[in-house]
Amino acid sequence: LEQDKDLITLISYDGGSRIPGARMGPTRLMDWTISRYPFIKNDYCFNELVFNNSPFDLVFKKIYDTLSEKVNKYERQIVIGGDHSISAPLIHMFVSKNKLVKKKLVIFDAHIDAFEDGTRIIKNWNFINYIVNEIDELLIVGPRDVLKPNYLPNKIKVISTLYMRQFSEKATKKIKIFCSDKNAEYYLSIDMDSINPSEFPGVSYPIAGGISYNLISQLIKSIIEKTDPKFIDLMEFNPLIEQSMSANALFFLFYSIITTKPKERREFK
Ligand SMILES: [Mn+2]
Repeated sequence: LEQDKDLITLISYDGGSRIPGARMGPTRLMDWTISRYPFIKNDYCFNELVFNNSPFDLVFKKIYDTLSEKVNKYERQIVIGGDHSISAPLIHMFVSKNKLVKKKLVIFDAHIDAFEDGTRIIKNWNFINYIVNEIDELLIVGPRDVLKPNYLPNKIKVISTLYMRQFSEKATKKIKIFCSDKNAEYYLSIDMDSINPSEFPGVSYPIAGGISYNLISQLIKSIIEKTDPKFIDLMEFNPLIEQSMSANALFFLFYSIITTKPKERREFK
């Protein structure tokens, strides 16, 4: 009877980041959430994975093995990280469990995590390189880093906030087009640093500017309503940097995601 429920997985891992602290994000979010919504653990299914300095190939395998067997047992899977390297096994799972249709990825991020350094170790700043060949199209919303990645294939589309005057209209329009593909399955990944650091300071690599909390929650709501993503992740909340304002903002975003139902439910193919 869990089939119509969401599975929420908390993944405590920040070995993919140069700055520690994101591993504490899930616990901090849950403390805050339970104080505002005490019965959440009755209404949703929870799952927890904790990694202490494990090598990433073990982290990758454990995440993949644990969550891929649950794919058809739950309506959706929502993952709270942890650093963004965790998205690599999740996207790999999304791809390998999806054999029939097009695979599209929407990432909200202040950075384009596609830096090539030849080390072959998945980090939060290069995970896109490891999954880009597996997916059909990728849209990154919100980057504003002056450091441009040294590898950016054509299938990656970018809506930067650097031209903020038209950003809201441009992003809304481009997301709408990207998300209206009836033959595609969608994966939605949210790096919390995509939000303006004045509203979400608790991230390891804040960059000035960015998407307002109101706009991002509006955009995410409409993406979920349109595409019914079976996998959503919320990454990079770092309570060691800031833990009150950010936990509160993340709680509202998380709550809005779990309570937003798509306009029409689709079966994961
Ligand atoms: Mn980022």
